[in-house]
Amino acid sequence: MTKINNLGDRLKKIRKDKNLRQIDLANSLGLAQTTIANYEQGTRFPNEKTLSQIADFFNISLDYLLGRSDTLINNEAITYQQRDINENTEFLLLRKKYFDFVLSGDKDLATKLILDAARNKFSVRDIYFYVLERSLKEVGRLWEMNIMDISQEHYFSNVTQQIMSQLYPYINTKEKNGYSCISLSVNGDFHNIGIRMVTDLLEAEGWKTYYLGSNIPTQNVIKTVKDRKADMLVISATMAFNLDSVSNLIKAVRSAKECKNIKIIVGGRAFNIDKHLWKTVGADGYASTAEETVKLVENLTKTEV
Ligand code: B12
Repeated sequence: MTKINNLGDRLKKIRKDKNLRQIDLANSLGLAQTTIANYEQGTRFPNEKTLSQIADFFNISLDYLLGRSDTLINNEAITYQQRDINENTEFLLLRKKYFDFVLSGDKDLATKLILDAARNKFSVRDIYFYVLERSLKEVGRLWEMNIMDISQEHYFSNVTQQIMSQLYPYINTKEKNGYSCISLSVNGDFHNIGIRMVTDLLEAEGWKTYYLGSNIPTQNVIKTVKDRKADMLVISATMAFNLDSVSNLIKAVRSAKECKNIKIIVGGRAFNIDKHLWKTVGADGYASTAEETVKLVENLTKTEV
């Protein structure tokens, strides 16, 4: 294996690993694309300030960039700047700033950053998807690696939820479409940020939503479906050990005569393991992201509720 040990090669490798084009990196650093090309070809060398900017941007150590160390990561193993091929660089930068603020305990700056972004530039849907959801997934990864501890994770989750509540007024709500839904996390599952996102995006699509949180006794779910004349029940499960609870809840709802016509959709991490699991619990549909949920629900309502 060839050892990559000069700045140009290292810069090129790390840029490509992050799916960035030379022009993306150049724009983010306020440089010309040809400057980046020159650095990568070894025909120019960045000055001290630019070197630090590059290291900060990628969150790598200067020593790695200069080929003096093979330890890539600066701040342990944080890769929140991972970028999708289609992702706008602006989301990447927003996510990086947001993550840093929350990590350093500065919820006021984190909140201001996100609210400004919603006010001036991005839709709530994009902020949920590109910033909040991805940051939480990174938190989960770091937690699993014992890099983040439980209080940091809890803090992150709480800040996320506080911000989501403040984003609600920025959700561009379409006219009400006449449909209503009840949404919840299945009994025993404490993860509820994903289902809140799904609920908010359905509300934005014109649904009247009733979000119930976690741990609602089955008989109360049935009663709420009836009282609210709900057209759809939206169930989330993150932990695979809760799949039986989903199945039991769906069975109970289906056997209640008041709920005969209800459509039931499921989602959450537990269902993402195997794309056919939703059928085995007796649901009418499944989606893996909030975005797909909107399409799923559109299709299901077309085929009568
Ligand atoms: C925050 C968090 C918690 C918080 C939850 C706080 C809260 N109020 O929600 C707390 C501390 C309670 C928690 C507890 C636990 N957690 Co936890 N948690 C997470 C973390 C970091 C983020 C979860 C999250 O909000 N993700 C972001 C949301 C937006 O994503 P999402 O839920 O997938 O939702 C999206 C889609 O799935 C979909 N969707 C969701 N619901 C629905 C519903 C429908 C109908 C549809 C169509 C779509 C849909 O749309 C959403 C938006 O796109 C994850 C890491 C991760 N990778 O997710 C670990 C994680 C899920 N937790 C994990 C674990 C192990 C636990 C615990 C067992 C830890 C413990 N030892 O106690 C407990 C389980 C408690 C329980 N009984 O539920 C593991 C699960 C691993 C596994 N094998 O399944 C993870 C993956 C962390 C890890 N890497 O190890 N956790």
